[in-house]
Amino acid sequence: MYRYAALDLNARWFYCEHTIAMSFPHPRACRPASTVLLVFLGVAGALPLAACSSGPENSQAAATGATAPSSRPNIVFVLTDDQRWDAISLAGTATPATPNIDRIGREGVYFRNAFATTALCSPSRASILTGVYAHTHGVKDNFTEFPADTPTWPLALQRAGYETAYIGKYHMGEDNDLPRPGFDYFATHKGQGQYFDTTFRINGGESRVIPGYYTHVVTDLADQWIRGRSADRPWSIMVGHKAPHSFYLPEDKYKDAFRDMQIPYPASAFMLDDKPAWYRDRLPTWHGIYGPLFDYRKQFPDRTPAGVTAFEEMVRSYWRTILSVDDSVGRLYQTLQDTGQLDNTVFIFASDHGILNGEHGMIDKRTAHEPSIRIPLVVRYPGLTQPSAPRTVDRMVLTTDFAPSILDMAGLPTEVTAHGRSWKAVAQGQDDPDWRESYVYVYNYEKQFPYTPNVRALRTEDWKYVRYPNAVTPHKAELYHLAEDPGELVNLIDAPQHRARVAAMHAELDRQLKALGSWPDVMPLDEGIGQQLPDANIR
Ligand SMILES: [Ca+2]
Repeated sequence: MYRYAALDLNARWFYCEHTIAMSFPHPRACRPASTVLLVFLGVAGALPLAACSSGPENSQAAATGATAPSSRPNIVFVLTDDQRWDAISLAGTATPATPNIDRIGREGVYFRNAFATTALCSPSRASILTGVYAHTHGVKDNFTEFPADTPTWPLALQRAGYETAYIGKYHMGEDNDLPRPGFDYFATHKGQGQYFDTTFRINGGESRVIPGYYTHVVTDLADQWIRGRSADRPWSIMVGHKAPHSFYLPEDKYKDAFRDMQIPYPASAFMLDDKPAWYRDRLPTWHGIYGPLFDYRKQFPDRTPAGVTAFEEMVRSYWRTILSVDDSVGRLYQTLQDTGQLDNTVFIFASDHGILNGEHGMIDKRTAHEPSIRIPLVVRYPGLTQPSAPRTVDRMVLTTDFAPSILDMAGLPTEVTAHGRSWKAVAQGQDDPDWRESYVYVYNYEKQFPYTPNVRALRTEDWKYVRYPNAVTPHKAELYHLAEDPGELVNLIDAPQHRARVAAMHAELDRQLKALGSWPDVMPLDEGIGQQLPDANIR
């Protein structure tokens, strides 16, 4: 029996019981009965509720953590920005070559099917920190500050005795570079930062330009911080890279990489006849292949075949910035080796979501297409698998799984960390027959970037159903058989033989939204695809 306390939206305590382990409890399992979604405090809540655990052993384990503090692993979480799942060579792609990122997976666990619950920077980062969807943590767009009192896994680690640091792009709250709760050391900047000579602010002190290339500046800071830690206290660090976010500016060392590689528009860019009309409306915009391409094209829209040269240079530069990230991962690996901490550290490499590089005529992310929602994810930790016996996991894992998984590996309570689930056992090779076989993807229309409708999608292991609700002009839905059509080329939504499947997936999407507490499903009004450029200071 799993017993614990939780808070509802009005900060009232509830007492819950489950007969099976659940990462997100059903309100009916809680007393007094609540009809509202329960919002959990993660371990911040779990620590006081340890007293509610079932037996003396459980109480003690929860109160102190199941693992003795001295044996808890350190955490290194390297988070890139907009890196596609296939922009690591471990995915089987030749470009860009990322031997250092690959090594993390080749000595650990490679999650081949990892996904973002929302493919947008700030909401996804908040989900990575909290383990909950955007409607629960509240950061629904790129312009919302992360609520300071929200439980996160770094905060839980800090309360359990970890030293904690955040270095680099935080990007929740556009103009805020002050320290956030949960971190003993906090080095960040306002907004997106610059590839060269970003103005950083460390621990809320004086703002100052740190000269150099962003990727290496944050690596230097991380290296210094890790080398300054003592071996008798566990620590955790997140390194938030700017790369490979637009506008792509490579360092001098890589400015000519891929120069001779030809990169045509993907074939899918010209297969739009069975797609919703908004695909075609998006083509000449800020997020379409005939638009400015993050300033790589000066004259636009450009539908000429020769216009592909600007597209090629954009993609090459995207990859170039990833080469520097790979060097950074190699350096941090070396830092851990030098300090004797490599095998006592959980080394996680992931991205907040992916990006479209011309597929379906699109650039940017936000949509439910595979290049947008899938993320690279590798984890090295001998507590999961020995470096000599690497493992590939095919189960679907989500950005909301990081919080419970990290707490689980740290030996801290996880059963109240909301929507996500710990993949620790799965990563250890224990397949879980009850593991998810589908998940809900969510994106909300932004009037500042009116090039993507509201998106609600159900992604199963073999199929994807996408609908675009609350639109002034309704959009056609989509159905793809991913097992046979991984490129999402043939929209089966109108095929008579799939009517029952569409109805079932539509109903399952509703069911999962309700289970996530997102019902009624509140979202902005989609006023259609705009043709204007976004405001210059938010691009
Ligand atoms: Ca991002």
